[in-house]
Amino acid sequence: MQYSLSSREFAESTGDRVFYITYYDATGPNSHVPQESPRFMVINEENHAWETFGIDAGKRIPENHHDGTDSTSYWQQLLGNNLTCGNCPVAVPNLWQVRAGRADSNRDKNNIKEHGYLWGGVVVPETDASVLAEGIRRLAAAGWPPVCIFVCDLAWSVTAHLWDQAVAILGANDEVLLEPSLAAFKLDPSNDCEGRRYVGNNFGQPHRDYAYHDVFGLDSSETDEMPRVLSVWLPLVDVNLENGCMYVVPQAGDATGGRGEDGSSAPTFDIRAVRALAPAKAGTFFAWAGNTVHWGSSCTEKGENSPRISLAFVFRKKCATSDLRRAPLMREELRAGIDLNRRLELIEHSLACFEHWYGDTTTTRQRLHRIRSARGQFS
Ligand SMILES: O=C(O)CCC(=O)C(=O)O
Repeated sequence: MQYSLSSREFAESTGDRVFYITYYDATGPNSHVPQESPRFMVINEENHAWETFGIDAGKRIPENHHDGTDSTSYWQQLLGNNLTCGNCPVAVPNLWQVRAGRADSNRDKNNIKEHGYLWGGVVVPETDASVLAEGIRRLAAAGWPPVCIFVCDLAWSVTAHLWDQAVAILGANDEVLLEPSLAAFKLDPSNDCEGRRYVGNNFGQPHRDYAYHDVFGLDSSETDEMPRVLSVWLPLVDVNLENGCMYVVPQAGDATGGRGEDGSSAPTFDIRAVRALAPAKAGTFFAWAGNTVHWGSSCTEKGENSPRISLAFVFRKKCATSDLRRAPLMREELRAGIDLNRRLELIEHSLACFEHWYGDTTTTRQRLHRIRSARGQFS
């Protein structure tokens, strides 16, 4: 879901073509200036981003702040009665934490260490997962991308709970940060069957979120070390082989773990080792070390009655390489409360992070930017 932060380039291999992608801070004053000199320019050959919502999707999104998009109540109404969009970071935290499941952190740690990934238990109650999934459907129906679910409090309650699980695995307590690249997926079977990209699609090419040295450090020679970067993936509906699931390459099939790869070509691994993480219930906790090879499958025709909806996060230790374009989230920040403006900022940034999968997201990011501008708060 990320890119190699050291090189700021990412190779997406499609068939026999490799595209080199360099990131721009599309929201800043120097939006045309790459963060570092690119070896190759950005490719966004086509923008299929809105096809999932229909060709007049853009029209359904109010164009300016006079329509009220800058108000909490706009989002609140859009999401319906089951979701709140206050400034409450962890909505009803105590009650929720009691209902939520706890992971077995020793087992989880061992799985990450030995296999590079873990398939945990259900840590988010099914009712909450399905309320979030419905929120994402409502956003999509109104023309907004799935990641806008992070305007609501429950998404942050879930994030806080997953954060606890990540801390239990990575250790280091408040030293664990959340990268400002949130992902939400809502697969669209008809686009998937046509092979079209759109915002919220699966990330379908085998990839490592981070380079080996980003995950274990430059001078690491210890193979039994715990990673510093953990990707977390949470399905909000039941997933199976047909509606879009995750695939991972366990360490046994990935002898190098990415050591020696330059990040500009597709990772090499033993295809016989690949594991499908399915079937799994909504709310199941999945995680992998940042350098583990993985990908998400698209939704087939057979899965069209319940296409996959999911969330993804990257938690990392403070000492690991980070996204320098936006500040990571700290636990204290979440505890103190993330206001709507910060939520929108993160959503906008996250869209930019994944354009190499989605296609161009400029129109949506500009809308979100105007909303923040109308709220008069820029960070
Ligand atoms: O959900 C998917 O399709 C891919 C997810 C992924 O690659 C990630 O979270 O890093």
